[in-house]
Amino acid sequence: MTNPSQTNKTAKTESLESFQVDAGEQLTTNQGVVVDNTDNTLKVGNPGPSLREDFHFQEKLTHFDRERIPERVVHARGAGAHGYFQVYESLSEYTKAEFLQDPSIQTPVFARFSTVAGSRGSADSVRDVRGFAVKFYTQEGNYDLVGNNIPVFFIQDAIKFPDIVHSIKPEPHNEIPQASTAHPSFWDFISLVPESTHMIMWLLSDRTLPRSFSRMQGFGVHTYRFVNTQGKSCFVKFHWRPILGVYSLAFDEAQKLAGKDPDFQRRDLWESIEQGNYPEFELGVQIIEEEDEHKFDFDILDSTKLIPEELVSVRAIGKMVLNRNPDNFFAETEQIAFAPSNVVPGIDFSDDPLLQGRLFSYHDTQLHRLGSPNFGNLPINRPVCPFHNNQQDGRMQIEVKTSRVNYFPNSLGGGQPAPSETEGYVHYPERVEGHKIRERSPSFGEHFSQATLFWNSLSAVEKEHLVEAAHFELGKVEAQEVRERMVDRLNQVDHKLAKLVAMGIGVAAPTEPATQNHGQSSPALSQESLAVKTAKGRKVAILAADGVEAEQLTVIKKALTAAGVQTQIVSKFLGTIQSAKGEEFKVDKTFLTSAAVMFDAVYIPGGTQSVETLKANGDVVHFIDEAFRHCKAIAATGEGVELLKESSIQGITFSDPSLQNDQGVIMAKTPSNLGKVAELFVEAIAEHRFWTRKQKVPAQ
Ligand code: HDE
Repeated sequence: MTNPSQTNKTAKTESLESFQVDAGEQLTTNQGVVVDNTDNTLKVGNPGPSLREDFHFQEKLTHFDRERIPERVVHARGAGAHGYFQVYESLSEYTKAEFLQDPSIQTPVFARFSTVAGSRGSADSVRDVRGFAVKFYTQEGNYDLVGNNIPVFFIQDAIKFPDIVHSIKPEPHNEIPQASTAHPSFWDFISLVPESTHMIMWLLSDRTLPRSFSRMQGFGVHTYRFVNTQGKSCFVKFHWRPILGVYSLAFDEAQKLAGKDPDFQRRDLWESIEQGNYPEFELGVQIIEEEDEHKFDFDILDSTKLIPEELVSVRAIGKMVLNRNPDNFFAETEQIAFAPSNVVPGIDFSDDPLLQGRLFSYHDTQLHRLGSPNFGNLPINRPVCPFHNNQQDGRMQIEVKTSRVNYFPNSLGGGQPAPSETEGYVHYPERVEGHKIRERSPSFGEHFSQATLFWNSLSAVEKEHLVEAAHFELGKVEAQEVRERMVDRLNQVDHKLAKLVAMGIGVAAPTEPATQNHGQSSPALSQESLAVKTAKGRKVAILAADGVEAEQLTVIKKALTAAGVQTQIVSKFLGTIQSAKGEEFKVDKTFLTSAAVMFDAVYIPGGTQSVETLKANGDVVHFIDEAFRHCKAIAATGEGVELLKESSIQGITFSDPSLQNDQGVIMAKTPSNLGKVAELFVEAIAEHRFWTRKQKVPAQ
């Protein structure tokens, strides 16, 4: 059987053709018997009764009745893609992992991105941590790097995982709310667990609202080990950095998207790949020599801590390119079974107690979810290198093993398969000694310093968003004592932060804490430091109707396409619109089938009739208001400028004596220089959002 990651398909353009089966294929039963009718059950006369002997009906229904497997207990909602990973240069100094040696080798990968809390059918854009799991199909076996888009975790010890997850999931009595942390039980738990402080600062930040999977970082979170051929080990932390930069949605935008397009992020991943705009991520490592383990003022085995990049820089070691969509969601994205315990020689574990617990839990959960110890034989989970073992039977054994030998040692099979005397995975022979104790290491005892570091590192806008997020999340907690405990907690992070949060949630301002803010920051933690100014992969709505000025529309559209921007014409009805001179343009979306939240920017070309029609449509004005409110780039040319005046855009001058980008709004009433408009618009789109727009339209 071939592993899907091995098939060398190029990304295909979605067309009906790609979904068609071979000509002449006939519908059969599972036994291969051709079916003559699949629309009516076998009956005695009309209308019935139906007959027990209808084997086709029974087979069709019994299979259907069993088509669901348990969803992942966390990270149930996700989307994935195939691709490859290529190292930049040999890392032999640190690790013997073969896939990290040769820059000419492309290692196939499958990446799955997910939210944590929601069910499999929940919305993509909710405020939540994103999973970032990658399976590398290496020639030495499968290696799984199962990380998140946030570098730290809620808890320090795996035994607390069921508690944090129970608190985050919908409450057990009424199963409310879906895919949201904004509820009493989550904040009750958090307010009683100080080690969660650093993580909840990230959770409340814009990191939990990624614009797309291709614009978020990934982190291995734990400290792992590299081991080289000499048996020398060092500690390593893994980082994924998106080539398109790190960007987030506005919270209001994310919430509206959850209704308008719950598949927003999986659609973006799918469409980007279909359009050849492949998501790319650089893999980076922070290397810590073994002798430096204790030189930090925190324990590097504590997963609630990160190693600031100012202390240990991140070295880019290779690139992952996602260039092929799955052929079948269930067979690949749903059935892929990640496990941090899947490692290859040269990569090893540390004693992080959170990691150690994961080394048990993932395999266990796959046994339950996929229902058989043979899940490793599913095409998406099979290694691409040869593999031999003495395992036999079990549910859904799809291998037909032909040898009589299924034990070791044996002589009847020539002594094989036999453990290797020369290679093979050897666990790093770390020397350990101690007493059996059920305790937390005192070196894990400090919980606030890095939370403060994160807060200090944010820009003013990022801080404003974090405080608003806290008002929302804690505002949904009826229990006054929980809100008070959270304000006390935030007071230990930063006094001003606690006062700002308290103000919005009906809690008295706290008194000055005993310990003051240490004043240190790590610029690399601000999302703004990870911006990459490119318009590539962005989506722009062009609002138009009959009578549109063809030249304006065409010139701007062409310039956007050249910059890698995807454009869609939005009008009242599907079909085509005609320009003033009779040219036809295909309408891609209507004001019913789309919304401003589905786009990064809006353009309104001129044309008296077109603009008059749009002006008379309240949905159009709402479209523009919303784009402005969500701080997006907006451009208008000719009469299009008149339409902007109808909206509640404020603080912008509606004239163009000198054409300029005013807080992301570009207007050319007399569009003599469309090239310049396009240039300014592309620049504005590359800015992503104009968070600092002082004048916002009234809340809608
Ligand atoms: Fe997971 N986690 N986790 N987790 N996790 C699962 O495995 C678990 C943790 C992460 O796309 C489960 O197959 C424990 C940290 C991702 O399929 C389960 C602990 C990090 C995914 C499980 C953690 C993660 C999972 C549920 C505490 C970031 C989705 C279904 C010790 C480094 C992978 C499954 C995919 C999934 C257990 C903590 C990331 C139950 C016990 C820390 C990205 O096994």
